[in-house]
Amino acid sequence: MYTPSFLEQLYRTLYTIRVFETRCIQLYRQGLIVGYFHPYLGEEAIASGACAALRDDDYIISTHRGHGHCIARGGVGANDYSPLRKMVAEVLGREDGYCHGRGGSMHIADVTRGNIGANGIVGGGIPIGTGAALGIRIRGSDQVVAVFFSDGAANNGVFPESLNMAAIWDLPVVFVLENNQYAVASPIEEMTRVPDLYERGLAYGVPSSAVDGNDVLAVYQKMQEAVATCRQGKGPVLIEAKTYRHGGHHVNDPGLYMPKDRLEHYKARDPVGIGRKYLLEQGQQTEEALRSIEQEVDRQMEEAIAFATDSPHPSAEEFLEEVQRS
Ligand SMILES: Cc1ncc(C[n+]2csc(CCOP(=O)(O)OP(=O)(O)O)c2C)c(N)n1
Ligand SMILES: [Mg+2]
Repeated sequence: MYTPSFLEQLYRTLYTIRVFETRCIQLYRQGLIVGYFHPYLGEEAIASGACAALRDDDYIISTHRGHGHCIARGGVGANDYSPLRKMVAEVLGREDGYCHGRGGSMHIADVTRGNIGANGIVGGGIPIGTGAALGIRIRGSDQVVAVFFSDGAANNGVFPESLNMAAIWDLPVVFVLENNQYAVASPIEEMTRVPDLYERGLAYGVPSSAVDGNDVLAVYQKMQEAVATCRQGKGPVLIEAKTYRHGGHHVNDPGLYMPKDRLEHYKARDPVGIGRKYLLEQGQQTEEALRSIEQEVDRQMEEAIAFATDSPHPSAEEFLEEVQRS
């Protein structure tokens, strides 16, 4: 059984990611966010459940669709305005962002929380995370690395290479494959003959299994087991979290190629709705208590937007200096 406060924290994380993505899409349309923006809508349970199973001194590696991981790892809490402020400021390219606006949407890092960084190179985080796990092994500590990536990245050669290296050296890395069934507009069934991607790990002797990526508690439990395996020196582990995007690849992609019935099927299994139900039923919270959490997160988000829009843009002179420092 889970405590009400644990379930509340999970729900707060799910809901914060949902609100962040929804509001940022609007900010994008207002011209406040430039470049690409890849929403994590529909995948919130993976980052929320997986990061909840990590210790403060563990590491994560994120992706181009990485806001959810950064928020889940950065920690959200009642009356804690700092993480959302830094997130919004970063995607708006402002000085007060996590990376002083130099990272933007796709390159957010927060080393104070072991977030080694998001990556615009598809699959780019996989060998970096494996290297971090090698560092842990060399230092002899029992930390763990969670590497997030999606199905498209799994078809990049760095995945099998890293998986095999991690396997022969028993590295403490959990490969969290977020199978949202698309790489841009390419559906998974056209990209592989083996739709259960976790089976690839079995070929390398790696404990591998699938989980419902829309169910935050299922992800949390699976991740807890994987992390325990890694801490015992029996890593790596591969988890395939099956999910579906709630829209196109990025903000400007209407996703017209996504079959409507399939999208509806997954929207009916909304990860935020599932987390909400857990808090109501297992956490025995009232509808009113939930609404008050939601209203508080809504307020935090609006405050973060006001904070970020007040934050200065980096000046042209200082722009490269900060890149060299970081
Ligand atoms: C090495 C590389 N190839 C191609 C691209 C262009 N690109 C950006 S996102 C993307 C699809 C990635 O699909 P997936 O790994 O499934 O991630 P998802 O977008 O589903 O989260 C591609 C091909 C890139 N950024 N990097
Ligand atoms: Mg994908």
